[in-house]
Amino acid sequence: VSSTPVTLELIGAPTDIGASVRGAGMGPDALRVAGLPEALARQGYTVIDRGNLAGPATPWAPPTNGLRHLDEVIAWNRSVYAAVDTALGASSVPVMLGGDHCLAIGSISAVAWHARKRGKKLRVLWLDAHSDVNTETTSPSGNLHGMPVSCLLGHGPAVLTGWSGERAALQHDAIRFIGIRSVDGDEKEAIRTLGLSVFDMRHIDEHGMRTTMTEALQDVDEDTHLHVSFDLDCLDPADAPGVGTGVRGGPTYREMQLCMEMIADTGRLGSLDVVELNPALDVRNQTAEVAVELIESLFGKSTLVR
Ligand code: HAR
Ligand code: MN
Ligand code: MN
Ligand code: MN
Repeated sequence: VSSTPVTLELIGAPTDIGASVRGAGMGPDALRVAGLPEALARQGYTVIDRGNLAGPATPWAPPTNGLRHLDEVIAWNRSVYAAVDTALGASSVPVMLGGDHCLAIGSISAVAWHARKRGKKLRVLWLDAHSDVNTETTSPSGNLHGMPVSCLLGHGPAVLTGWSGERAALQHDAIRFIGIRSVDGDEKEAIRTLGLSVFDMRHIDEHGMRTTMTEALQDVDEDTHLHVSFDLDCLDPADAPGVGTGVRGGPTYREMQLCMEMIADTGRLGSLDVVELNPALDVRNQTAEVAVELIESLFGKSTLVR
């Protein structure tokens, strides 16, 4: 065990390629404007901002065979995979700044490859209003940001699966969903069939965030690589209006803070996605600022006075 400070690598992926609302491509810079690099440096981390990846423009074409912008989604995810792979290879903690949620395909595939190589169990926490488990046959929109979980489970389009070196980057029991409140009919079926563990808003309402997170983090131990995929539309739109597909009735600001603090307490956070921030729909960058505050907590900032 070394005592060198942990290095965080910020990787900007400025694209809305998997969405149908424009603007998520401005997410990485809005997070920088809100002070993310400085906030993390204040927590004692070495922060390397790798800047923004380059990739194809969004054509705003209709879906073909149930998928919108498939070639461009592949290109962006290849770049994300390579950057996350490089960061993990350098023993850094990659922080992928989206961009829309389709980019989690590349990010988590790279994470899964490294976790396996290191002999670690992988646990993914999917913080989202949506379950993102559509496929090209079930999706109502053809938008790939509604399909990353399927791709990672090995059920999406073949060209977007298998990137981790195994058919499925994730086994069905490696992922926990938190804050879910918008699930399409066929996604409900998939959640049941696949046996996915979903802590939806009803669960949080009835049991509270503390119990929910205790359950979601069960069996996370020193052999676990913990990945958080943080879709900012998990938050209530009253706190976070700057998202393309907001859904009323999310966790409160305090509940989200507790969620982040309990993840930090495990000490096992190894990688992070921050996605779906849409500055074009935001109010004075407040969603980016709220995101920065929550990410500070995720990386160990505590309000405890001791
Ligand atoms: N379920 C819808 C679809 O597949 C909307 C989901 C996309 N929105 C997101 N993902 N932000 O979390 O089109
Ligand atoms: Mn999502
Ligand atoms: Mn979402
Ligand atoms: Mn299974």
